[in-house]
Amino acid sequence: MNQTATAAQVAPPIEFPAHVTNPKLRDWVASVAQLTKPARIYWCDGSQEEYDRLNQEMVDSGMLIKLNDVKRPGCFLARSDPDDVARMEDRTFVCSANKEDAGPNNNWVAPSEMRATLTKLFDGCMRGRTMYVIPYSMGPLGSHIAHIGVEITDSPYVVVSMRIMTRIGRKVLDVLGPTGYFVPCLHSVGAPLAPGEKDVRWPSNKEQKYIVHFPEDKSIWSFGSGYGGNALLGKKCFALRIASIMAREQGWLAEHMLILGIQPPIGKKHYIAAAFPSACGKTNLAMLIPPKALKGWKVTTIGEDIAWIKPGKDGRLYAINPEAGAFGVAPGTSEETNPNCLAALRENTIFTNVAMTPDGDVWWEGLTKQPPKDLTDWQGNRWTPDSGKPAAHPNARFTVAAEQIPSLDPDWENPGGVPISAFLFGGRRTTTVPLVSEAYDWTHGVYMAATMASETTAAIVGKVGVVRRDPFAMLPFCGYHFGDYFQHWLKLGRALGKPPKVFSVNWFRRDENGRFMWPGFGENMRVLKWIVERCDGKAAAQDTPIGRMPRYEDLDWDGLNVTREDYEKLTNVDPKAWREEVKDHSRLFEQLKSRLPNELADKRNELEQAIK
Ligand code: O2Y
Ligand code: MN
Repeated sequence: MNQTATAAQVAPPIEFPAHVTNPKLRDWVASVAQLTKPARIYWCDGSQEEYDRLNQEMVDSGMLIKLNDVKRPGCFLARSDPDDVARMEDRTFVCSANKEDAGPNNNWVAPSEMRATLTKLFDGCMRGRTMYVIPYSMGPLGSHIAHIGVEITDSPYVVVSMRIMTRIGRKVLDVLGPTGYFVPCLHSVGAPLAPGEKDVRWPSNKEQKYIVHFPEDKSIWSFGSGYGGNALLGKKCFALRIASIMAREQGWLAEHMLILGIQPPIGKKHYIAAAFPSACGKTNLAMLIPPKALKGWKVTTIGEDIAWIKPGKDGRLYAINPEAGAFGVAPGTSEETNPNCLAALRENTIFTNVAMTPDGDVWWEGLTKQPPKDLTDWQGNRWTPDSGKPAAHPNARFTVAAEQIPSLDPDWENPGGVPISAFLFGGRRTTTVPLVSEAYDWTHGVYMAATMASETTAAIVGKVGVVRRDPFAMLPFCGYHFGDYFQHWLKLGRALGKPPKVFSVNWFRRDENGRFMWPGFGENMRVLKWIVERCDGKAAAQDTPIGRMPRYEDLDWDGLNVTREDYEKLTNVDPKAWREEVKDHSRLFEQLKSRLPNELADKRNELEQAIK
């Protein structure tokens, strides 16, 4: 959109705080106010006082529940509308001027048509509500890798969540100054209030939901949902969809990747960026605690969902975590699976759609082996273990500041980023894909990432447990044609003096009885150790048709009982399964063929020959 919206009705002129010096920002806020007609406008300053006040207002209105102040100090629980519980891929659009630019990987509507639809929906949509203006920075303020966004929203839940997830407020306006660039992000729950009308617990619009990106002017409009990725527009909408477009134009990468540091007992620290589709245990990997037997190895967390990565002058890639918090899946998080995360959630956390204990603490499936006898479920109903349905929603979330993560890396806010030694790409695959393999070269690595697939989970609305190709774990997040995206990766890597090594991993392979063959969680450290040693040229590998793989003796088995026979199964490359796999690569490539780089088609042919 132009940063001006058309008003159906003229609203009174707005008073701007003196420190709002950016004329584009002033014009945009004024035009949005004219269109959406809020009862009042509030500029967020990002202070603790503001955060506390908004939380209290939400407690008073029933939108938040204050949790037990001894067991969960500073924590709140939100219960969303049962129809507003996750990202909605079928309501997410990339409205480029040219349909082909959005690619088959995005829903597309002509920008003029979409603007007309949205302008109607947004007309008067904030009546009776406060319009909050949230200036925010993705990345440490002033970092050359960071960028600024401004979100306008009528949801106080979004404001407090954005304060945890990003850097917001006055300090961002100071960096923006009168001439700085910002991405305009407009959000409404789409539920205006008539005079005297009482608000509902979780306002949203049952009939109309739109999450829309305009690549040409880099703006975002989101209507009708108050949940997570649909509403916290700094995250998936800006930091991935719009940023991926900016990154291609400007020569960098915006990726759906965690970043972790690995310090060996002796030798230099490495940083790894890893892409996994939604709800594949990224948060667990990012906060991994190595097994005791691997003495002296340490893992630190830079980020757990998104990485912005720029080439440095030394020919390496440097990454920052553009976020300042985690919006992670609660179910499955426990003392066994992720003790660092559990420690982070002890205080100052906003929980959404988890269950509540009678004494005002939280619970979700997997938190304890035995569920409590009596709970209030995520919708506020009484729950017992016999209820026959989960107490927490499978996509229940926590929102917590990065600073509360015990494994946080001392360099997590380094404005220059951290150097990346390796990229990992992994999906949830019951069969076919071995525990780990290393690409022969950059092009092969891009091929591995382009053809990765995963079984779908509750993080998205739709069918669960279906294998879908999810290139680079970016299927729901790449803001343009995947063919162009692959080309961008190929080109960027070729220009690097020291490109990172690339690996494929699969923690989720099962045996013929359906049991996981790999223990996962902290034990994944054994694979990370081999990867780091490969980066240092210290570990051996054998060539296979699909990549270089560790032999049994190349991994450290100290303290873990995996037999050579188990390992052979876990790493088996079954030619028959791989012939089917490659056929499916071809189906993906067929969809992208108008813009598919030739190098990838060649790699597919090589692989086809190799597994014959
Ligand atoms: O359901 C949502 O709105 C959250 S989606 C999400 C949140 C945090 C990190 N990753 C994701 C994802 O879907 O990849
Ligand atoms: Mn994610």
